[in-house]
Amino acid sequence: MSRAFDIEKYLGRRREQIERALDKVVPAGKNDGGISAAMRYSLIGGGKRLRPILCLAAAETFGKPAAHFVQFACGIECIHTYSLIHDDLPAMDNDDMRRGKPTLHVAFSDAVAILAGDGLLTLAFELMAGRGLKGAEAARRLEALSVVSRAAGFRGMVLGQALDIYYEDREIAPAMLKTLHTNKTAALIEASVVSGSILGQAPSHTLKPMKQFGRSLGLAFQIVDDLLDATGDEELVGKQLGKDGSKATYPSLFGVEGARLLARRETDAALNSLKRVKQDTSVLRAIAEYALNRSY
Ligand code: GRG
Repeated sequence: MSRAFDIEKYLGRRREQIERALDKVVPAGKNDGGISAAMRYSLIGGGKRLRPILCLAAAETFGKPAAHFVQFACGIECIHTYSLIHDDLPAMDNDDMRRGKPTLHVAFSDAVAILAGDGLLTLAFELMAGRGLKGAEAARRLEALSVVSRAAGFRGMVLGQALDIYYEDREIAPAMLKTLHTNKTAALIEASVVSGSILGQAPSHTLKPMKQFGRSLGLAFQIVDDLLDATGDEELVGKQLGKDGSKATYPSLFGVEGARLLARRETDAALNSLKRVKQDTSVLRAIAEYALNRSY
């Protein structure tokens, strides 16, 4: 990888590749009660696509072509999109804007948004288990699928969301805030990196550092998300900011400067983990720096 590597260009290319694939996984349907339109409304044309990009970049790190795993990576993006749809519902965070447009329940209805989330979550497993997947034999595919399933469920993202709700009006210690963020956000990011590594036939001794890379990157990503909520530009972020007011966040516990320092520290921890991987990790490093310095 040359020193002139342009991360923005790389991310743009990968986003387009994922966007094209997502467009096909939920085709516009007819006489379906509007479910495909609702799923497409949230899934297509927005979002940074960080999780699928990490999955593909991890597979590429171990020399396997990203194109073989786009379908699997789309599955991860479907899980992420479902979580945003359900998180935005009135019974959860009650958000009106997401990815620069009205949230799904505002544009359609609560019932349709719940169903569209369910549709995307189940579609994710169909895609990740899918027969169309090239370059990974069934055992690897199953292992990667199991890593993502665990991270998305009650020992990962759903647990994080439950803790988030539980601590909304309770005091939270810094260690519990870290547990909450690790599960709510870092678990799926970590699983994106680990599943991509597994699909890319990473040597087994590299899986631990890749996992640590994903976890630290995921935690840094959530701290930056908190910082953007406190100090970001609403138009760039594409949703209403300052809504975390009643929640425990890194800036509310450590101050804005303290949270910035912690995000830098977690990013450095992520980069340090990669020192134990002999393959060329420059793309993953560049993604970690991008995630830290992003403005949306
Ligand atoms: C099970 C009913 C039920 C609901 C599930 C699991 C869950 C609700 C919500 C997950 C928690 C969640 C939404 C975490 C937020 C993580 C986060 C930082 C989201 C923003 O991710 P970005 O910035 O978004 O990658 P884009 O729009 O770029 O894809």
